[in-house]
Amino acid sequence: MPQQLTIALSKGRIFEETLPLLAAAGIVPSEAPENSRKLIIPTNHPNIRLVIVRASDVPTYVQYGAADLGIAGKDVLIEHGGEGLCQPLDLNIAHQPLDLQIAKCRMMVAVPQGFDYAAASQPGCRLRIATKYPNIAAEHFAAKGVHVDIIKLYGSMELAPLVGLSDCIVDLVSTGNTLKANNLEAVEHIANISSRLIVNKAALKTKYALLNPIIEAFAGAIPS
Ligand code: PRT
Ligand code: MG
Repeated sequence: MPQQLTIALSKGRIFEETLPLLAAAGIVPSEAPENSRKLIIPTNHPNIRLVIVRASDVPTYVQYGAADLGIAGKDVLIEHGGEGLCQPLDLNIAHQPLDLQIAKCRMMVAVPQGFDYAAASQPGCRLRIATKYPNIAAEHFAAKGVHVDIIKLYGSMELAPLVGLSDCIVDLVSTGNTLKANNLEAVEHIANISSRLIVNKAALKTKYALLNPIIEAFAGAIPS
């Protein structure tokens, strides 16, 4: 029985931007998740399939070996932690994980336009932060010596300061259009975000012959 390989992806921007990397590895999905309700998508390769999961669930599927590899944003990986996962290294940059340079954005602090963030974020001050990223937010404000009450949300963070749920948000920004449309402004940069390849630790050993050519093809096809 030949070994099977399962790749976990989220639909939307990650799926779209991963297609060229898959193509470089000779893998072509039989359909696009946007046009299908299928959660398991076969590929042209009889032993390789894709599973479509929520972006924040990709590390969980890979950690438990339900998928052998996956692609997830650095935001999701920082929040999830690294248990059971490994990130292949970039052979061109010593000790750096391979960054796929896809789904790029920035983790930012944003506030309502006109809010005096410089004054409100002095050491010893207290801020209410709404975010989907409680670990990233807590670490950022702890380093600044600012006390925070973190309100965990699952989406539409931009609404929270508009209706008095929080003073600020910690969220991803790409074009800035969502902030602008809601009269918010980015006031602090926390991290640059892009996506990374994650591999199940055990699968990296037991399925090395199947996995390694895919990892190498992805590395060779990273957009500059
Ligand atoms: O959307 P859903 O709730 O299903 O899940 P998700 O948001 O976790 O998934 P998805 O597919 O939206 O995002 C997957 C990954 O793409 C994230 O984990 C990030 O690493 C990356 N990414 C890149 C982004 C963005 N850019 C981005 N702009 N993820 C989210 N956004 C959101 C942001 O949260 C904000 O609401 O887009 C809005 C801002 O966009 P602009 O262009 O208006 O600034
Ligand atoms: Mg989203």
